[in-house]
Amino acid sequence: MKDKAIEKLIKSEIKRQNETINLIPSENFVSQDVLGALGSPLTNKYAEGYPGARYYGGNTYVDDIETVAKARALEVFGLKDVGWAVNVQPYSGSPANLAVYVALIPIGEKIMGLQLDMGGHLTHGHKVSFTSKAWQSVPYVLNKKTESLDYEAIKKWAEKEKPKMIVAGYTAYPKVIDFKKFREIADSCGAYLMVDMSHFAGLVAGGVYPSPFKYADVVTTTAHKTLRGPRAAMIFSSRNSKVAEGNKVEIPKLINRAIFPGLQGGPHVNQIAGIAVAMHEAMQPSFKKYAKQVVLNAGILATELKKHGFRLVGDGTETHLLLVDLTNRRMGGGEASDKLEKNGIIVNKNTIPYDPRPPLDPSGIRLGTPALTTRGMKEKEMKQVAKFLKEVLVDGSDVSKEVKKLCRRFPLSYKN
Ligand code: DSN
Repeated sequence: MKDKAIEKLIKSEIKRQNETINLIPSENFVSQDVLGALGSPLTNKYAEGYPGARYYGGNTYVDDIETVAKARALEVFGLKDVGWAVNVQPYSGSPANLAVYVALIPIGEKIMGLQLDMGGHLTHGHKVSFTSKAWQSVPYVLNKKTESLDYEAIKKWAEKEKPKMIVAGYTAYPKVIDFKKFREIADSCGAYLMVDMSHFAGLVAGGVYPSPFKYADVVTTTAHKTLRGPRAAMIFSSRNSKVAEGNKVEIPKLINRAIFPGLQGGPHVNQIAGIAVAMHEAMQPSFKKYAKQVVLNAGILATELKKHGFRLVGDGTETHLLLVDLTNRRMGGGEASDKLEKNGIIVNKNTIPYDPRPPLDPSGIRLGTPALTTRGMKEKEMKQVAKFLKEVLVDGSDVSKEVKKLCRRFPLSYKN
């Protein structure tokens, strides 16, 4: 690279990624092939429109790339020829979710997602998000005692508020979601059911998390979390939605229009190629093994942390992530995150359900195993990682040398 300043910073970042333990559940390490697609001259191309109907010339190969990406995305989730369409153009998760509301929900109508501080997402209707300015947000909450979804209570709330859209799928919820129950809730008030599977899409693809497609009208996902693709997103829409039939609309058509020309301009073709590559990878038997190991690793990490006296929200995990409540350690999530980072362990501070502390200094930290599992770490290493957390947060020890040693045993394929 001729730009030495940026080259140096990129090299430093590669070194950081190589030498730290990444426990952020929404991050992962892409393959060299995905990187190759992202860093290819596809980034030069404008391709407004869809395959076969573009506003620019020169899209022969881009059309093929987008068509392959879509076919593979449907195949990965078992949706070939069963009445689902997919749009692979969303720039990322937030624009994808916004596009779904734009497509299906008249401005000013109600949307109902999980409250952000309980594990929801900004775009599920948080008050600072545009989604709650254009639509009326009537969020549901978790049960205070079980720290879990209370389907009966959500149903009652939905029947009272009568939202047009119910959103399931979260950023900090360690348990499996019952999509059948959500379908019943949505049907009880005639709402669309949107599942945002961004966090657990890779687990669905790997067969270790229930598929939402039997029950949802629309499914959104980012490509870069457990799915281990490029930063990008997809929207899957059902052609057999009863809600759409009642509203006399076709979801795929409305979604396509909402993405382009409604909200976006030219799609990022390099990202779409990255999706195609990642979907190919997700179809391999090795990806099934990976997804299984992600969940196994999270389970071991949870068990070990509990042995070390940490309290976990919901008492454990059934997925790739866990939420540690640090109240009994007399420490906030921010302080814990800083202490861990000094030792080369990267986590993010996070609110816990009914958090008495403010969002900028919440009570918890959120941990996940997708990135470490990609490095090849297994049960033994999870025990070691849990021990590191205890040594730093409980004993106040410095484990930075041991952290580097562990990372060196599981190197990334990126060269700095
Ligand atoms: N920022 C993502 C996460 O960390 O879960 C959600 O968009």
